[in-house]
Amino acid sequence: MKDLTPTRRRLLVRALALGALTTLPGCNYEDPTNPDLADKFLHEMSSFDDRVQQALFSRHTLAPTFAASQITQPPRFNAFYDISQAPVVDPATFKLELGGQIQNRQPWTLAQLQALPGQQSQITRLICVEGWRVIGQWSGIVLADFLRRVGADTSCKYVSFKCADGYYSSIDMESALHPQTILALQFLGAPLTPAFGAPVRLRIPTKLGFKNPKSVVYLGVTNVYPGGYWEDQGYNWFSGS
Ligand SMILES: Nc1nc2c(c(=O)[nH]1)N[C@H]1C(S)=C(S)[C@@H](COP(=O)(O)O)O[C@H]1N2
Ligand SMILES: [Mo]
Repeated sequence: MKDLTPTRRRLLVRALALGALTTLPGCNYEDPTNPDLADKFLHEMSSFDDRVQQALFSRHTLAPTFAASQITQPPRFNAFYDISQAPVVDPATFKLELGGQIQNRQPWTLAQLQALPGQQSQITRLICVEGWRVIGQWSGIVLADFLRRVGADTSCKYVSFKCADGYYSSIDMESALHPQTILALQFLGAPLTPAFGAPVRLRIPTKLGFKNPKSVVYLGVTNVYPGGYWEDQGYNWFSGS
């Protein structure tokens, strides 16, 4: 134990603390006189987890891909509302707004996005924290290409997304530059439908389902932590591999 660096020692202590949270019956984080204690502790553990996940992430490790015969039919919809409430964005007037540390922040029409070269098609798995997974086919623009095209400052920490339904999310720059991270325009070989994120959604197979915002209307590049709809309610922010 004597060669433990202070950092490694801290990691170990925190790992033990996590164990204590789940095993010690006398440990009361639900103390009603101190409602913030559990919150603070979990938030701390969660950001510790983010740093570990981020450190382990490699842009060169690909998410698994599948054969067309493995595609889940019918697909499965999920959002914070019922499928009948999915926002309908008019593709003719749609604009993808850009903001933050981007040189050319001119908004993009759907036609302009569709005309971009180098569209990628992928058959990958979407995993929802609710405990289900589906395999689907998505096609669209490689986000790394798009970010370079608009002159995004890729030394920034975050890429953030806002959606037509008020949903929002954000990812780390390293994951944004991953070769399988795309701005999808198509699902299952046809233009996206409103329920599945028309006219454009983020498809990032290295992260959980909730990090795949649908019906994106704004993309920003920033060093200010943008959070997210579920992330702000306690879901682990990195949520990826
Ligand atoms: N705009 C928007 N995007 C969203 C959500 C949402 O509620 N609104 N839900 C997320 C969650 S929790 C999941 S699992 C996936 C589901 O994507 P799907 O409907 O294409 O299966 O979308 C994500 N993106
Ligand atoms: Mo989800």
